[in-house]
Amino acid sequence: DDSHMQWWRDARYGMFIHWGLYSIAGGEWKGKDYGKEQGGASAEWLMNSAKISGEEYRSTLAPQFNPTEFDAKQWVSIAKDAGMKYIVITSKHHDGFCLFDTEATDYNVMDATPFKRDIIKELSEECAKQDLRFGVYYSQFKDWYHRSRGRQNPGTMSNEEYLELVEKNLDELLSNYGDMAVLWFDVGGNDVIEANAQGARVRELQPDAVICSRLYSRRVPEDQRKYADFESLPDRMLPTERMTQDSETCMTMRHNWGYDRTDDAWKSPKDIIEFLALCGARGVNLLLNVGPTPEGTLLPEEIERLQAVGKWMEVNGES
Ligand code: FUL
Repeated sequence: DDSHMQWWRDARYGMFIHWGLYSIAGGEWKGKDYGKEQGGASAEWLMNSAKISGEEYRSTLAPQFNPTEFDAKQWVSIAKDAGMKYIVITSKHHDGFCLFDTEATDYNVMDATPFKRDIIKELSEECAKQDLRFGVYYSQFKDWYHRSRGRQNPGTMSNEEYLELVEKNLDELLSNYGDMAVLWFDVGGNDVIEANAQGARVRELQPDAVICSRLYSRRVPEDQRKYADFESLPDRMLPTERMTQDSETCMTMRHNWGYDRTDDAWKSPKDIIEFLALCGARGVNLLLNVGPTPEGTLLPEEIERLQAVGKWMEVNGES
C-alpha cells in the first residue's frame, strides 16, 4: 500500500534547509576558503575538508552558535508563499551536531550552544500551524564527530555506541515533533541490515513518513531495499527523462548547500523556474535548498528567488 505517498506526489516542490555549526564558518577556516571545492565537498563539509578535529571544531564553533534572528514563522511563510508544500531541515549533518534536543549526546543545540532553543521543535510547530509538511534530513552513516574513523579520528563513540546514538536520535525525532512527513537519510553505508532496522523503526513510529532512498548505499540492490519510498537523484542533478518511480531532485541555489560567504554561483530566478517546470514535466519532486546565515536569516538573494517562483506558481496556477 503506498497511499502514504499521495501527499508527496501532489506536493512536487519543497524547501531544503542546510543549517548548522558550519554556517558560522561560512566555508572558511583559518583564512582559507574551502567552499569552492567541486564535487561533493562544500561549506557543510568544512570539518572534513580542513581536517579539523572534533574537539577543535566544537570548541570553536558551538559557543558562537547564537542565531538570535531565527524566526520559524518567517521561514515557513516564505516557503509557503513560494508555493512549497514541505520543508526538510538538517537535524544532524555529517559534522554530527544535533539541531534538536537529545538525550543521546551533549553535542546539541541545547547543551553545547548559548542559543538553547530546539530548532526542530520551533520549525515543526510552525509548519503544523501554517499547514506545511515537515521532515528532517538525518546523516545516519557519516558522523565525523561521534563515529570513530580510525586511529587519527577516534570520534567520541565506539561503533556500537554510535549505532545506539542513531537509534535514540531516530526515536526522539519520530516521537517528539508531531507528524514527521519525510525522513531524508543521506549517504548510506554498506550494512543493509542496519538500514532496514532504521527504516523499520520509522515505519513503526511514523507509518506515513516518506523515506529517502539514501537510507541505503547505492550498492545495495533494489530487492533488498525494504523501506525506500522515493529515489533521490544524485546531488544537483536534473532528471533527463520522465521517471517511472517516485523521485526527487535536490538542488542548491548556488554551489554550496550550507551558508558560504564567498559563493557567488547563483542560479537566476529564471533558471530555477525552468528547473521546477522541467521537474514537474518529468514527474520529479524538486527540493530546493537554502543555507541560512549564522544569524538565522535567509539571504536576500534566496528570498528574491523564492518570491519569483511564487509569482510564477500563482500565474501558472499549480497551488
Ligand atoms: C550530500 C551531502 O554530502 C551534502 O553535504 C549535502 O547534504 C547533499 C544534499 O547530500 O550527500
